[in-house]
Amino acid sequence: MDSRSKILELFRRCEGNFLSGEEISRSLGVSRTAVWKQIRSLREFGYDIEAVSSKGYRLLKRPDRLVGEDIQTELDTSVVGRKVLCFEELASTNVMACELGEQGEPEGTVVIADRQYAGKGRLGRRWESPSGVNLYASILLRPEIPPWNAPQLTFVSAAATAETIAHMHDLPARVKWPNDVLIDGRKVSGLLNEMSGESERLNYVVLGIGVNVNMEASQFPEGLRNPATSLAMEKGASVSRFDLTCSLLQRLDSLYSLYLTQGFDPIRRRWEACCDLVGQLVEIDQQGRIERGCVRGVDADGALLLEAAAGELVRVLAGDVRLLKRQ
Ligand code: BT5
Repeated sequence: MDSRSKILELFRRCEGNFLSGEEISRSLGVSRTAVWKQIRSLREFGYDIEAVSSKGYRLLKRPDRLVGEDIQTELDTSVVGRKVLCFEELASTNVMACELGEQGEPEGTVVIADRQYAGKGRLGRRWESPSGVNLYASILLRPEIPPWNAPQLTFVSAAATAETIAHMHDLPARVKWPNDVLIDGRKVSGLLNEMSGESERLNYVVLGIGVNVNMEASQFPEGLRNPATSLAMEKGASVSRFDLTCSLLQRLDSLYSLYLTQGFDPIRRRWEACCDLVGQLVEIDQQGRIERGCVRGVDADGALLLEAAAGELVRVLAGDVRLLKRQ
């Protein structure tokens, strides 16, 4: 860890209290002048650090930039965020994370971009990814599970995203099967999980998460498939991308541990607690093939269970859900 990260780690541990210059210089094993230079460079970078002669330094506010080392320092996780790589611009964080997966990168690495110029949705669709306002992240994992269980991890990322938004911002974030998070029916987050594996062996999974954080209404193009929103639009005030990113990765890590130790069942329950679809009449568009029915839940593979008009239970593995009417 370099001096900059060590100072940020000390600020994190002292939870908003003052840190004396002497304490910092002792912990880092450097002179008081060297400490002052680091504080100055953090301020130049946008950190608001108060200096009071008798007390020392206190971190008041972080810049809303996503810096890998700063995120890593803030996290207290076991797998997710062991390494956090932040880029100014990428075609797609998923593409980069998959490349790292192919190269043998260990699990837990997170790839974040400030902007994506070819952000990916499902089925070749595009994910709008303007610069500096949102979160675009991909997490590389290598769980020891059979490849056919990999879709279960979509429920891990969906529950982590919806719970984080609800707890941090007190907003009614709800999951929509299989991969959307909505607030009052408007899409605030989309998830795109990709995997690589052979017939019996999973090589890696990439959990792609896009959250509209400070995006403004004017930044959404016309003609999106669903109405869309951002956290800032819902709250009427801007939101810290840094804090959201850290909380989301922290929660993802704990849900991933839960999944590895206790299996899919507790994850399914957490996901269902964030979902309003059960009991609703829906229409599922499977690339043109329409299935209608009443949602009865999600099965052990993550397939949506629909009770069709004739009363039989149909399993749906993929598609776009449209709500027909509230019951
Ligand atoms: C998704 O696809 O919702 C998956 C989106 C995943 C994005 C993340 S960002 C980090 C990682 N890296 C990537 O390259 N991708 C992942 P889908 O359900 O197919 O929805 C796509 C549709 O949502 C588009 O066709 C638009 O109509 C709409 N859309 C596009 N950008 C949007 C945005 N920023 N907010 C809300 N809706 C959007």
